[in-house]
Amino acid sequence: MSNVIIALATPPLKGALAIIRLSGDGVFEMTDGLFSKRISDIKEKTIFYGTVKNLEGKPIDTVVLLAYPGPKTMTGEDVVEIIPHGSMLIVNEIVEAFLGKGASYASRGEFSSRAFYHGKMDLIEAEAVNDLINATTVEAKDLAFKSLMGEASKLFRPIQEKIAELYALIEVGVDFPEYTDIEEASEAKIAASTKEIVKDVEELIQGGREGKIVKEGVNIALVGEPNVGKSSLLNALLQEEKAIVSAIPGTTRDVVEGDLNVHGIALHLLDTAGIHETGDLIEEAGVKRSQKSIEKADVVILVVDGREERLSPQEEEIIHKVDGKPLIICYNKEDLAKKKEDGKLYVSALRGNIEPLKEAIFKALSLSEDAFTKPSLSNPRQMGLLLAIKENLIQAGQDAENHLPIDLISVSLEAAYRAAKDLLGEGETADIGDEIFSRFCVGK
Ligand SMILES: Nc1nc2c(ncn2[C@@H]2O[C@H](COP(=O)(O)OP(=O)(O)OP(=O)(O)O)[C@@H](O)[C@H]2O)c(=O)[nH]1
Ligand SMILES: [Mg+2]
Repeated sequence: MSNVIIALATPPLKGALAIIRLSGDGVFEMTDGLFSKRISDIKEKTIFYGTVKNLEGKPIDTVVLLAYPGPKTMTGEDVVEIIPHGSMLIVNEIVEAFLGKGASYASRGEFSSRAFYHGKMDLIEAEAVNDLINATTVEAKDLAFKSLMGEASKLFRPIQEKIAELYALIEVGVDFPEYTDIEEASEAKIAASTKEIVKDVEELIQGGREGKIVKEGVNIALVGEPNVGKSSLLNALLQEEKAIVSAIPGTTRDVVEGDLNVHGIALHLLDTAGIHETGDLIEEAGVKRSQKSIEKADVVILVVDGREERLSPQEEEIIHKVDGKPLIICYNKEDLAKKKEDGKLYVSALRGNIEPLKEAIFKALSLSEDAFTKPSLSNPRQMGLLLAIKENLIQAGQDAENHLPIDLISVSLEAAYRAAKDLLGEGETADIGDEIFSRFCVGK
């Protein structure tokens, strides 16, 4: 039995219309008591037009009311959607009337979590609801939609099946240790199969890394010595005079941020204070922040004055600090450069010649062709489980190669098997759902 929950599904703002959503056992009878028409006799989904009244019988508003009998509904329960005029006064009055009849206010993600618990979607699909709403580019939205339609789950299911098969095989060995020939056969099979499955999992992890970039975008830090034109580049990229630009070195102190879409990837730019030794306390604080920005960045752009023949020790040190992240060395003030060297990236913020930099950023993300079309498992929960599956499979494979006792190999295989079940939300640790859905907003 699930109680009736209620929430506003649209933003709490003034608008032409609003949508209030209800779900749970007895929601139709509850609605009968507050609506001008009787809805509890319906056999299939029905649209009504009528008046919602408060507990004293005073009319609140005329509404369109949609009633969907379970289990073929979003939550798997009986569902009602009320569409009144979009005033928060009206919405509040309607919600209060239902609360007075015994409904309770839905917690974050409770509609989706009911759908999950009623087997309407697996956990990966449920998480896609959140991705869909939070997407900031069309590309990210399209990927989330594919995941919602089950395509990301489909990528993982064959892997889950292979792991389950292997786990079943080894359990036979554990249960019947007297059949040593089974054990030998299993060892060879485990060593070979784990390698194969690890390869599949690694592919998913790589896809997840790329999917995260498409879904969430990347942080890009513009760093370099003072006065090289970092802020000018930020402004040119954003096509907006966002940061103060001046000929005085040390102009930028706080980190200036801005967003840009390049080929469907959301770039979050961070313009920072020029890095150099300084006696000025405020400027020094700025330098510290710019070092923090390097840590936060997915890609670092080292901006250098295009007239420079070789990098300064300061610049060499920045490169050293970036260590391991994609780094682009960008020679600005191309218009002033007397000679240009092959293979270097020249731009001019002043002249607005910055296309090559945009292309270089996109290239630095090293996305594969299908990054925009193939759904992926990319949120921290999914990535964490994929990594756990990989590590445990590698361990099981090594243990098998080293002829360790079968019940020991079974420990790692079981861990991989459980992680695989958890990924789709089919594990025994069902309460993980609550934690996940709490990141949703109310009404989803
Ligand atoms: N000729 C030329 N001048 C440029 C170019 N880009 C920037 N400048 C000039 O260089 C000076 C410094 O530019 P900023 O963008 O403030 O440099 P910055 O790197 O942000 O400097 P700090 O914030 O002090 O670290 C300004 O006078 C800009 O007009 C360019 O491509 N060509
Ligand atoms: Mg600046």
